Amino acid sequence: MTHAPMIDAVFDLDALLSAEEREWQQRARAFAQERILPVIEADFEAKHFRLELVKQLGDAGFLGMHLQGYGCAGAGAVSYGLACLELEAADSGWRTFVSVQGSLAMSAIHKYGSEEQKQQWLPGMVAGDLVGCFALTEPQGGSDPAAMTTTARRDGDGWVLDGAKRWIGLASLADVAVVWAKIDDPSFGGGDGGRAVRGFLVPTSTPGFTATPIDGKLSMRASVQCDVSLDGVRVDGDAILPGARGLSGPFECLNEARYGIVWGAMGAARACLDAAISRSTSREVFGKPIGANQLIQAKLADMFVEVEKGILLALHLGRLKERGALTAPQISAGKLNSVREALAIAHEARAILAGDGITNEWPVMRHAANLESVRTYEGTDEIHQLILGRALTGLNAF
Ligand code: TGC
Repeated sequence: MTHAPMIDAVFDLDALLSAEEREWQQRARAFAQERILPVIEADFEAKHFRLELVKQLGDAGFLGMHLQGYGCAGAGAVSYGLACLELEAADSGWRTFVSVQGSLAMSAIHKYGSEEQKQQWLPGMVAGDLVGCFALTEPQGGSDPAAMTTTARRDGDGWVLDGAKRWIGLASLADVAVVWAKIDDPSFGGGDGGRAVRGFLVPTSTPGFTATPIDGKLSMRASVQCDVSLDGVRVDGDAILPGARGLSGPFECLNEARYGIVWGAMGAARACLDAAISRSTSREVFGKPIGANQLIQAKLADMFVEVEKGILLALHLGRLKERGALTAPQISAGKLNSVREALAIAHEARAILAGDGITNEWPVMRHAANLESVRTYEGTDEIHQLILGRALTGLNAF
């Protein structure tokens, strides 16, 4: 199914974009329509991660596209957001791939790595020859990284990591893991609490590193999330990320990924709205297309308004990001709104499609299922409400 162009025409988003931004958007839309959409329903059904697309995403310039140097495209925040939107209009799993590789793993190395670390990993990751993952969340719960139990202890010149991580995207495919752990060495900032958190670049071939894909997922089935165990994983002293000290290290990377979700979720929402419009004009009940009924038109209008508002908010946040003025609470407002509205739109579209909406002839139920993951990772709705609540009141309710 193609995207209904009339949706773009009303607010004329194109007029707010530069030629370069429109080019990135068109390139991502073409990639999604030509490479992902033809195979995604079968891949989702078969729980198949299509590895060959990784290199193709690299060749098309989408991996770390918003970073500078090391072969990265150096695109603006809005261009990156538009790419996220178009990829997620096909499937949240593929936007997630681009986020984990570019906004989490590459971004951690780019922000905090030594020059040697950047040279070692980034060019291969840009090209899609190397895959990275970001090991922050732990099995006891993802909302409170300060409570992490993974440790890194000094061992001669190196470090030994022990612990467990969960829901780590791409870990079983990855060449390198950015592992966040608490250190015990005061000369490196170790001690109690979140300030002892440091990042380590761990080649996944290191003995003691094990990644096991999580089975039984009813969401994002065409992508890979893993349990990771770190059992006496010994790395050299120069595996530590020199520029990241404390929890602000991983949180700055989460900001990048959450920003991509603000855009991406609106792609899933747009795809669901497209499906609802298409079926409203092709399906007849009581002798006329269902779209000729006022009840259906009211639903379509409300869905459309939320898609447009969400994209305009994403664009506003993108412009702030390009000026270096985007704050964490603003990102929380965007992530909360985009995912919440996208889920509501997916559910409304499913109802409009009636029985068709529960089959994989239409993408709606897949998007709805995927969005449950997107709602949960990178900060749940409730975490973002509490971040906003803290910003509004000055009171910490965590
Ligand atoms: P808090 O006291 O607020 O802050 C601790 C330090 O971190 C700084 N900070 C931030 N810095 C940059 N950006 C942000 N958004 C930041 N938020 C906090 C803060 O300034 C402070 O720095 P410093 O230098 O003073 O020490 O920390 P807290 O423990 O009270 O945090 C509260 C809370 C709830 C906001 C935080 O824990 C949080 O955001 N929780 C949600 C975490 C989350 O999103 N987890 C999911 C990660 S997704 C994932 O790992 C898997 S999905 C990707 C995949 O597929 O692999």
